[in-house]
Amino acid sequence: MSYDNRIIFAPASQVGESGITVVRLSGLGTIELVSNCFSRTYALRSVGAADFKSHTVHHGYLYGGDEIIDEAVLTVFRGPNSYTGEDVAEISTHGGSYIYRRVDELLVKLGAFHAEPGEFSKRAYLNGKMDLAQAEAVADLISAKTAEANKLALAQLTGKFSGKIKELKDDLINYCSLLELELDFSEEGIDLVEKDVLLERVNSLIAKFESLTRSYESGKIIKEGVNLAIIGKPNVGKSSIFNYLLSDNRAIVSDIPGTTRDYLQEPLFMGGIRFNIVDTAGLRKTTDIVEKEGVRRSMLKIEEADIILHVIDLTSEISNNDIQDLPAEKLISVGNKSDLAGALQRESAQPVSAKTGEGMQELEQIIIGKARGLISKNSQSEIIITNQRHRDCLLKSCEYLVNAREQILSGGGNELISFEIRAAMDSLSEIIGKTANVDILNNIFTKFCIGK
Ligand SMILES: Nc1nc2c(ncn2[C@@H]2O[C@H](COP(=O)(O)OP(=O)(O)OP(=O)(O)O)[C@@H](O)[C@H]2O)c(=O)[nH]1
Ligand SMILES: [Mg+2]
Repeated sequence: MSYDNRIIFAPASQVGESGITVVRLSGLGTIELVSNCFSRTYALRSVGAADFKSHTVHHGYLYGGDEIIDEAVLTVFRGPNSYTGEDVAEISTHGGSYIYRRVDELLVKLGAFHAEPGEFSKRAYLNGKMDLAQAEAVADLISAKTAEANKLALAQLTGKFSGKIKELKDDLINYCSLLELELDFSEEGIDLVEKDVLLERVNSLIAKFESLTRSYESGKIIKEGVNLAIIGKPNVGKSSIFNYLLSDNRAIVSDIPGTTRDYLQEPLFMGGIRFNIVDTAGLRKTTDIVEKEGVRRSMLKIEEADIILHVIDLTSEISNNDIQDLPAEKLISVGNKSDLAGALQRESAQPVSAKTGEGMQELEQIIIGKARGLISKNSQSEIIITNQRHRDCLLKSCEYLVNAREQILSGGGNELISFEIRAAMDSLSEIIGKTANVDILNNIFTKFCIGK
């Protein structure tokens, strides 16, 4: 892959009214470039690039043309001991969009280019500073919203996850080498690998891969949040419950059935867990095309939901065909309007009042308990997969191992068994990036934020 080492730059912090804004530069000639616009005193006097030692911080002034732009602090990292492995400089100026605009103009004039999303991390990967799974963890760490998501991203960044993948890969390499070596001694009839032992090993690896793949169900929830859909007939109080849980009058509430037309989705944090809470349109048969579309979208949200709050109105009779075929394991039944005089007891429904708050704390605990159950259900393995790409690679790898098992069981030759094990190894290697191609890399890094 051709390596582009031209100088790139991007803000590494938010641009706008703030204490400081940090702009990061990386690439060949970075230190020479900054030495041409940085003065130690309030004067237009450049500092020699040689004066900047690695890992040093300098106070001074940033200037362009014949004007001082701002007072600044410059940090210098010489490659390969930097984030990207190249020469890197970070210039901290006062925060403010005008100052940043001037800095941007200056750096472009001096020959630097705007960095693409994730370009710094991509260079770090290409320079061997981190593997692909670690680079992906950088993006996860930045977007982590809960303690658990942060913990998983950190374990991935520090190489714990990659270490586990390498361990599994080494296991496969060992068997491949033995199988291939045995081929060289085939004339002598020397058996280096007992087929029973190999079969047992492949079976145990398949079990490990399956457990890792399953852990994605938990990992996805931890990383992206639990999808929590509030559903039910019109007017039962779905939007009122939605607003109550959010502590915000986000949704319109009215006594007219069919008030919520389109679904509304908001992030919600409860018990240290992130939820994506969705208020849906009341489910009923209708000829109104707008409402019909709202119901169709609600149905899609029900399919995506990890937990479904099925709300009924405790003051009205419920018909059993109200909402059918809801998956029981995802369901929480909620009986709303418990404050009203005619409210009936329903054994299976948690009684609440979105109006007075009665029963709402209990409902929150039920939701949190169910979410915790979902998270722990598939997280028995020591490592939890949080990335769909990793899961897909593992699934592919596992398929090859299943093929290898078939070959062993049907008395296939060493070439055939080792072919499948090698393919399994390659799919595993894709996770840490040893065999990743340009498309995979672009797909990963373009999802990063600018400046990382
Ligand atoms: N007394 C009482 N009234 C409630 C309660 N919850 C909601 N309501 C009232 O019930 C009516 C419907 O509430 P919404 O929250 O809009 O109901 P919805 O299920 O979202 O309705 P649609 O969006 O039309 O499907 C409003 O007049 C609310 O004020 C409650 O716990 N007690
Ligand atoms: Mg509503």
